[in-house]
Amino acid sequence: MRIAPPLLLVLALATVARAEAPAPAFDRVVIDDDFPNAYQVEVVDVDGDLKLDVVALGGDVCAWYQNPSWTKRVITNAQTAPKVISSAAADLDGDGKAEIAIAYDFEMNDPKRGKLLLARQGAGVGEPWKLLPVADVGSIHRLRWGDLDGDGHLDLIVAPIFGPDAAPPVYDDPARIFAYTKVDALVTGLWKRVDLASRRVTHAIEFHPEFPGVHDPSLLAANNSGVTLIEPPTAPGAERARDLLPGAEGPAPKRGASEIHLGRSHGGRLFLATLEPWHGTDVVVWPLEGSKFGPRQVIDDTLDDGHALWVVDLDSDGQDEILAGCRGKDHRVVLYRFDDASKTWKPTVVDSDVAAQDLRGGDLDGDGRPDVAAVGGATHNVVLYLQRRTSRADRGGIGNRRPAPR
Ligand SMILES: [Ca+2]
Ligand SMILES: [Ca+2]
Ligand SMILES: [Ca+2]
Ligand SMILES: [Ca+2]
Repeated sequence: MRIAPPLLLVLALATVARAEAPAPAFDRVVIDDDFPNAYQVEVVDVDGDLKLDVVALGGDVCAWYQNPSWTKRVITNAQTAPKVISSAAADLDGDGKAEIAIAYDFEMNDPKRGKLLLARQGAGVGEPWKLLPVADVGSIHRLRWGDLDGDGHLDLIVAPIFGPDAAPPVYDDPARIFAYTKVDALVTGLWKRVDLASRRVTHAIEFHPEFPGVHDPSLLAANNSGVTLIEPPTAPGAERARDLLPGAEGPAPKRGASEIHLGRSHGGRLFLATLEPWHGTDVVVWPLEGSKFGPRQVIDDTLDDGHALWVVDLDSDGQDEILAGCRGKDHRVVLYRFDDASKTWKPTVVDSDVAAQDLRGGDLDGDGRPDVAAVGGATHNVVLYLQRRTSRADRGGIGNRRPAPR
C-alpha cells in the first residue's frame, strides 16, 4: 500500500471560459506506485462493507485495494495466473462479497493461448483466494458481467480480441464473442456457453440492460468494424449483431473503434463515446440522431496509443463528461466537458503522470460525487482522482446535485 502524502496533491483544473462553471477539481491519490504493466482497473465493493474498493491487474498480478486504507491484497500472481489481462468482479452468490472472473495467459501474437478462472474469497480478508479454473479461451481479452438472458442471474460476457488464427499485421481472423449463462459460483464446470457474434479485433465491450430501440439486454463491442450492438440469440447460432457506426476509416487493424461507452447529454439525448481507431488517436462523440448515431465528431485527435475511456456526469448537471487516456508519447488523462455556448468539448489535462491503460469510476469516498480511478502501465501506478469537496458557490451552476446512478 502506498498513499500520497497527507497533504494530497491537489489538481485544480483551470476553467476555460469565464462564463462557465468551474471544472471539477480532484485530489490525486496514488494508491500504488509499484505496479509494473498495470493494465485494467475496476471500482467495486470487494469485501461487502458497502465501500467501493479498487481491483487492478496487469503483468503477472491481480490485486485489490481495500477502501479506505487502500491496503493492497494480491488475488493472483505469476504462479497462479500469469499474463493477466482482464477481470470482472460481481457478487454471484449473494453473500455480499465479490467473486472475480480473471482472464490470463494472454499473448498478443499467440492467440490460441488464454485462460479463464473464477476467484472466490477466503473466510478472512487476508486469506488466499480460491481459484477455480473455468476454461481455456484463446486470445481472451475482456470480461464483463451482465444479465444478458434476463433470467435474473448474472452472465459472464467473454470477448477475445482475435480469432485463433489471427496473425500480424492484420489479425483478420475475427474474435468469437460469447457469454457464459447458468453461472454457478461454486461449480464452474456447468456454465453454459452461448455464442454471440464475431468481429475482427474486438478490443472492448460494454453491457447494457437497456439500450434505445432494443427489447433485450445487449452488448456494445468496439472492433475493427466500428461499434457493434449484440443481442442474445433467439436460437442457438442465430446471431443478432449489427454495426451501429463505422468508427475510423483506415487499413486493418488500425481502423474502427477501440473503446466504447454510452453517454447522456442535457435533455437526455444519448451519445456514444469512442476511442478510434484501434489503439488510436481520436476521442470521438457520436450523438444519437433519430435512430442512428452520427455524425462523427472528433473532440481530440492528439492521443498517442489511446487506451482508456470513461463517461460520467461528474457534476450531476445532466450532461456527461468524458475522460480519456493514452499510454504513448505525452501519456495523460484528459477530461472533456461540453460547453453549451460553443457546442464544443473543452479538454483539460487531469494527470500527465499516468500512462493510462484504463479508467473506471465510482464514488470512492462516499461523498455522493463520482470519482475516477486510472492505471498506468509504463508509469506502473494506480491513481485515484477524488472530486474535491467544494461549496455550491464555488462550483457554480444550479440544478440537481445528486449523482446519477451509473
Ligand atoms: Ca469494500
Ligand atoms: Ca459472493
Ligand atoms: Ca456534467
Ligand atoms: Ca466521491
